[in-house]
Amino acid sequence: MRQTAEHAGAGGFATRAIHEGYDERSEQGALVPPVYMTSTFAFENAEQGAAMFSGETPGHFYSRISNPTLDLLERRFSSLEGAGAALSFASGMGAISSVLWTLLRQGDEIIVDKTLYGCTFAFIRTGLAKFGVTPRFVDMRDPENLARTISRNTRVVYFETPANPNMRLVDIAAVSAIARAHGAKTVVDNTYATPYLTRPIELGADIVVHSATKYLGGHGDLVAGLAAGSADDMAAVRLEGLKDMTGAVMAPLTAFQVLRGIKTLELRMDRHCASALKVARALENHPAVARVSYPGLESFDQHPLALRQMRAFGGMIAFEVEGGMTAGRETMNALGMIKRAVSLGDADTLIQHPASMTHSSYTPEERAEHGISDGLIRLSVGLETPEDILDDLLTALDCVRPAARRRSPGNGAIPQGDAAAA
Ligand code: 7XF
Repeated sequence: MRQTAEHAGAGGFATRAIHEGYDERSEQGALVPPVYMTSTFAFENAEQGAAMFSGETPGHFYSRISNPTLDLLERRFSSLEGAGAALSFASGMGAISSVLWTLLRQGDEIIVDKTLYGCTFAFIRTGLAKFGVTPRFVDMRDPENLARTISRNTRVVYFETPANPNMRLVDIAAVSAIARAHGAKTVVDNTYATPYLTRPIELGADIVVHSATKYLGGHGDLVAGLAAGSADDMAAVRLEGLKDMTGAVMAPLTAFQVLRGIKTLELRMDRHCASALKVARALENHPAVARVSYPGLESFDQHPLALRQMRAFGGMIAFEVEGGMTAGRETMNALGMIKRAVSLGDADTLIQHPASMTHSSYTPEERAEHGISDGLIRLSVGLETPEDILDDLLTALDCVRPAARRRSPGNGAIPQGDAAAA
């Protein structure tokens, strides 16, 4: 195998996604790693049990703390993210809350980007605030906004890129450098991009969190979370946030499913990206569509950053139909194959309305301020035949807006300023 910097050690991304961390000779030659469906592990004697509890002797003793199936997933995933270690959780929210509860204490500040997934927003705005942590919301599309707000009380800088649901990007290297200079840790939600498209830790971030429910699982049949970072940070989250505070541990059978999903991550992401670009271009040129936000479009105002920071542009699109929320809902209701459902990153194409669904934890005023317009529709482009996805969408748009109202081409991007909320 050719050894380059990217391919150093155990091979390229897809190779590591399939082989990293597993030696079948330790499992009687089983090609697929067995699932350790056990909650507890027997000690050889009382002394060994005590030594494991004190951390003197390594080993598994209870599956809320560690389990061999989770351990394999964690080793494999840390390699994909280019991190020292990783940790698995029962859900994305389990990962986010376990990480933040470990890093933060009363009196600290957390600075977060203005656009976040609805439950993350609620957890930070209401949940953390309840325990004396002060959240500050800044538009991180301009890193200067962070530089102006960060203080010596700032312990964590947190953002998603691309952000759910409006696709805004954050310059990971620039923001991480500002955070580091002020002694704060940068935590990035890498759910939309996956480590195949963007590796935040290689760009200077400290910790990456994921809803593995999405692209990593990839098939809409599980709920799971993952985090990756330095061995020290992950050990602290394991023993504090995960073990004692949330207890949000992943089930071994779920780890097996995520391991299976990750084996095809590269292949699936290539298809998601190719199909989404086709769909975004078609939407951009459709007379019934007012705006399209997709990092791969030249009209996307952060397209240069997308080119720098992402291998390709992902499977998620945000768009608005002429006629706002009512026309948007009519379009969703006119769809055939495409499912009206929250979640994303599945083989199935999914469509949803953030203002009334995933981001309904924001007040209308907060949505307006945070750039989540009421007419915004979110599309997770799946793995079906791309022409069938397009056919379904274009037929629905034609049903709602039969009269072709031609607009001049190239004016399709959602304004990335707060005007998007208008
Ligand atoms: O706890 P979960 O596995 O559902 O993950 C929470 C989560 C964390 N980060 C991002 C960027 C997410 O998108 C999610 C979950 N989002 C789903 C969605 O936006 O459709 C949840 C459906 S309400």
